Amino acid sequence: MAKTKSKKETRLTKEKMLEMHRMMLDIRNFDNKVNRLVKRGVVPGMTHFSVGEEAANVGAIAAIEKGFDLITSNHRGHGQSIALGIDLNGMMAEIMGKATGTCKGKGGSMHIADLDGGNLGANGIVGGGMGMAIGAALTQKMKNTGKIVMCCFGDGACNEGTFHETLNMASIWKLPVIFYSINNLYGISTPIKDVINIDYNYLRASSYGIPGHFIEDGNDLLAVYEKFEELVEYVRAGNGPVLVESITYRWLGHSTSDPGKYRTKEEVDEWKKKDPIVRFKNHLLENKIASEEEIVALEDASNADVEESVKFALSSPEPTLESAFEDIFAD
Ligand SMILES: Cc1ncc(C[n+]2csc(CCOP(=O)(O)OP(=O)(O)O)c2C)c(N)n1
Ligand SMILES: [Mg+2]
Repeated sequence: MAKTKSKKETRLTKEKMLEMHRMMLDIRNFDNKVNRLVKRGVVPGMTHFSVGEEAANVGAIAAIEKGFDLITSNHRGHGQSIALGIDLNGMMAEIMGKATGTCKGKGGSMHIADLDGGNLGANGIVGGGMGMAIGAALTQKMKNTGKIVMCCFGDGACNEGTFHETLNMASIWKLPVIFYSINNLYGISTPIKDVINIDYNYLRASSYGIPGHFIEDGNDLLAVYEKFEELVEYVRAGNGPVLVESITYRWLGHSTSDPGKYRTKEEVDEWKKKDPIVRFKNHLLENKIASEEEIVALEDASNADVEESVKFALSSPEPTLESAFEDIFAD
């Protein structure tokens, strides 16, 4: 089984490492729970899960400044929202289309947003977050806020025209954006290898005159975190954008309507052996960073919070009919 390796572990405090482990647990528990709720028929619309991709999300977002920096997300955005610290009750209610949801029940799973927390929104349009990200980054540059934008998308999104347009524009204007491609090897049922004639999308960075970075093992939480720490520093210093790609794998189907017939059980099982949560837990235990009791306490607290979010969402009211006409125009 692949292990977690880190050259500079000492830079991370125990508190931060436990927080990151907790975030990964929340993503896993939350999405497994939503998957069961979909089968019970209480979740309207399509839902895409981040199970298996926890380290690729948490390691990256842990490196930005929460409550200050900004992110844009895509249809598979639960992991990013949780990693940025969204309220689980509000997110579960949003996914169930309830009035207490983070977007008052009008967005659902593919449009989770949390503006106060810096999450400019998930997006059902593949590549749709890229334009939003460079617009937000231009604002930060013009207002000199010091904030950076992390733009998260998949491997498939790199073949959208907006990828070319936004990377080019961000480069010439030296915008403070990290373009982050979470490569889970597939765009729905299409292997990325079948639709590009290069090995990886990060190699395209040189076409725009920006640095391209690669995280070969996106299931290694510390490897992801350390790479992003370096990139955040580079982008915040005013050097312009970067493109970074990490390799990971989604354990579940593309969405809740996907039986996943295009992947073999052996392939999925092979990736499950690289479970980012088990690996980081072993790292914490083997290096005596945390005790077994501390880990169990995190697992229990995560399970309890997810259960609580389900109770909250199920008992919340539906939005009123009149609310459909609210929040349409900005004040
Ligand atoms: C512009 C656009 N084209 C096609 C779709 C349908 N679609 C939804 S998700 C998806 C695949 C996206 O793959 P990737 O970017 O790798 O993200 P992943 O689902 O693997 O996380 C496609 C083609 C869409 N939502 N928007
Ligand atoms: Mg993909």
